[in-house]
Amino acid sequence: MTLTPPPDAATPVTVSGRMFPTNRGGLCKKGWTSAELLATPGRLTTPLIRRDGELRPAAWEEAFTLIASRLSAIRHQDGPDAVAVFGGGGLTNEKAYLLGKFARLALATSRIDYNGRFCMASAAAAGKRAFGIDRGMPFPVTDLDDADAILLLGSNVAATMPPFIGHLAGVRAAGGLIVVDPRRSQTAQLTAEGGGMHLAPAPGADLVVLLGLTHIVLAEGLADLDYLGARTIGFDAVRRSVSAWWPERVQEHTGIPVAQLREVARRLARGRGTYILTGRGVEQHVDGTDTATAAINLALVLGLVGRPGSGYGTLTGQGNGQGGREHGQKCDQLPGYRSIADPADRAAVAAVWGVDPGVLPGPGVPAVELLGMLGRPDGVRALLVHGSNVVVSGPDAAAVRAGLDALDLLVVCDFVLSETAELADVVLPVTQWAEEEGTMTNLEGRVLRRRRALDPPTGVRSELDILADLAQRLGAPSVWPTSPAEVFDELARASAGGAADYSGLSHALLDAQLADDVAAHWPYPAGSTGTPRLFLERFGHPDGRARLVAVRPRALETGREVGELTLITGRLLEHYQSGAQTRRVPELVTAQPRARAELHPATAARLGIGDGEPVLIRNARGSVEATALLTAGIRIDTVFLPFHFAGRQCANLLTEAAVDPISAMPEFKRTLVTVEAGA
Ligand SMILES: Nc1nc2c(c(=O)[nH]1)N[C@H]1C(S)=C(S)[C@@H](COP(=O)(O)OP(=O)(O)OC[C@H]3O[C@@H](n4cnc5c(=O)[nH]c(N)nc54)[C@H](O)[C@@H]3O)O[C@H]1N2
Ligand SMILES: Nc1nc2c(c(=O)[nH]1)N[C@H]1C(S)=C(S)[C@@H](COP(=O)(O)OP(=O)(O)OC[C@H]3O[C@@H](n4cnc5c(=O)[nH]c(N)nc54)[C@H](O)[C@@H]3O)O[C@H]1N2
Ligand SMILES: [Mo]
Repeated sequence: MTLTPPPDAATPVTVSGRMFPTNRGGLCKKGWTSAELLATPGRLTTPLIRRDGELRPAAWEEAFTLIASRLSAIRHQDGPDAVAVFGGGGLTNEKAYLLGKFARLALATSRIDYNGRFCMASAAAAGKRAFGIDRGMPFPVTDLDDADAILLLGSNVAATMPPFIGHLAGVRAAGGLIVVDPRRSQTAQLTAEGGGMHLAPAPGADLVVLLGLTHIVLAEGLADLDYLGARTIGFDAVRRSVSAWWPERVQEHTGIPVAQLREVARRLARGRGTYILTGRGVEQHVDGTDTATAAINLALVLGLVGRPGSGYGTLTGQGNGQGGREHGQKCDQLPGYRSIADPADRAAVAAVWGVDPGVLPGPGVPAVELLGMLGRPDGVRALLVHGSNVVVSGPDAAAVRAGLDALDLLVVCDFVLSETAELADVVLPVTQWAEEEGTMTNLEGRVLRRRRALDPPTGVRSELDILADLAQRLGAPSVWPTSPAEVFDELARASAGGAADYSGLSHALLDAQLADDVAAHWPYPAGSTGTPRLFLERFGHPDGRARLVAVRPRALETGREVGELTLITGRLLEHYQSGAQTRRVPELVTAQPRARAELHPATAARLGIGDGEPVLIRNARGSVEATALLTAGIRIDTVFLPFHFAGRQCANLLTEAAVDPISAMPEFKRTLVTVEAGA
């Protein structure tokens, strides 16, 4: 998108879509209104320090001195791991990289993780396990334009990535769009024309659907056996594992009719351009990694991956959902998607940082576990938050709040007073996207330059400055550049030889490529021209082959009490994430002022609830107030809540801090609740 800087301070900034192959000049509603946030009344322009229970304006020097002395004292008393860092997938690559370096070198803590654990972790783990490399889409998104069959599981792109819909025009016209969602989402509605299909299994039943589809592909002789033999290992185990999932049994477990299952399998096999894509609906589960793996297995059995004109991919979430997971904010990771447990990776990064590898801490703990340690005597005593509103977006939000309350020190960097910042001891006001230079990496592994379009308000600082300043006050080794271009150069060097290799890139090169409309897809080692399509010759594992991994369902429908419904949570077009930003934009608040719970009319009638009436949704963890929105587009056993609202309307008061054992992704999409008429 392009920002038009105002001629004078009184004129508002405007935003317009730039012609770009990914979005074709399109922007979603949040994009068009994003400029309003730049001048939001709640914009923070001075540090805040809590005194006598209240956050009060303070000078930067005072805030820095306080943070550095408290961090040193806590570290001295309780050890380096008593200090933790929570990052965000919205940070630029430069910030994410520097945050990881800051945690390891300035704080010497192993405890850093980020909100991508809530977002991309299961797809990332499945991709890494199967292909050896985790890049959301191993092909340019424009490849989808020529598809004639797309199986889209648990993704509501029409609301969450509106510009992407343009790439579905071809497949919709061909009647090949197949959407799997327990709700008739805006995206599922796109299947109405042209003969597309919408499958609405119970929440969490996708794994069984995928096993069933793979079973049919094998039973009907539609598998690509040559491809499986030449390019993969593990097929036999997968063949055995799906043998028990014959279509009638799958119908019994998921409610999807046998004829529909067969039709889907045949369409995918027949397609001349077939893609399988997943979103948070199938990934944010305690078996999300295995579900994504089942989707990958189906794609491999059909011979789709690593061939031009077909493929598997996952749709990235936050602005820098891809780049944010590559350069060291993850607890087990060093820049370039390197492993912090691997001696060679440690040595390579330590050399760039000019330190002995021995000073680098080992792997830390993933986000949900980290949040569970907050305030514990032997756990985390101080937390620094950069780019996440965890008290609204973390699972079991009441427990997260209790943890934050029990800390000795909470420091939040933000540009608005989010619900998490409201709980802080120190809040530092930072620059936001339009006010700084940097890079982001999009869902197709394409590194994009983000340009500064206006001057930040007086009083705010860039996070790069803040981290460098604190690092020096804490006596950290290494150098701490603050210019985004220099930080990028260091990131590029540290990533050289890693899976996500950026070593051939620089801000200057990206600027030149932007002018010539050349795309920079990683891996982009020095001397190369990047990699738009991965896996054409070989996969990322040492033997070059993809792994099929046999998976089985864990979350078969069990233990539902009479009257219980399954709560699924997700997004609305008009709001972004925890709502910290969008709940401050009047136009968006007018469109979606409060949490509405989608209920089937038959369910509502049984419960004595009318459209627009207040409801109370509860379980053992908490209760949420919402307004009923009756729609025949949702299953009768399911209720949907957006997670964009705070306070009594916060959906995460109900979700559980249970995680996927492989990815540590929390369960956001399958929570048992009861619903009753509210006051
Ligand atoms: N407007 C808007 N756009 C956004 C965001 C936002 O907050 N607002 N956030 C961004 C981010 S960070 C992300 S991660 C992406 C997320 O983008 P999506 O993955 O599209 O978002 P969700 O709404 O979380 O979930 C998608 C769909 O999954 C369905 N679903 C729920 N449970 C299940 C299930 O068990 N199985 C299946 N098959 N489907 C299920 C829901 O009904 C929902 O329609 O969006 C990005 N874009
Ligand atoms: N129930 C339920 N919960 C969910 C989900 C769900 O589907 N259901 N989805 C999960 C997913 S996919 C995600 S991604 C998370 C998102 O949820 P959060 O991690 O809370 O993300 P945001 O609401 O975007 O919060 C980002 C905060 O950082 C600030 N910020 C933005 N940019 C910067 C920056 O550059 N620096 C700093 N310091 N601050 C910045 C914003 O103002 C905002 O306050 O929620 C997760 N939680
Ligand atoms: Mo996300």
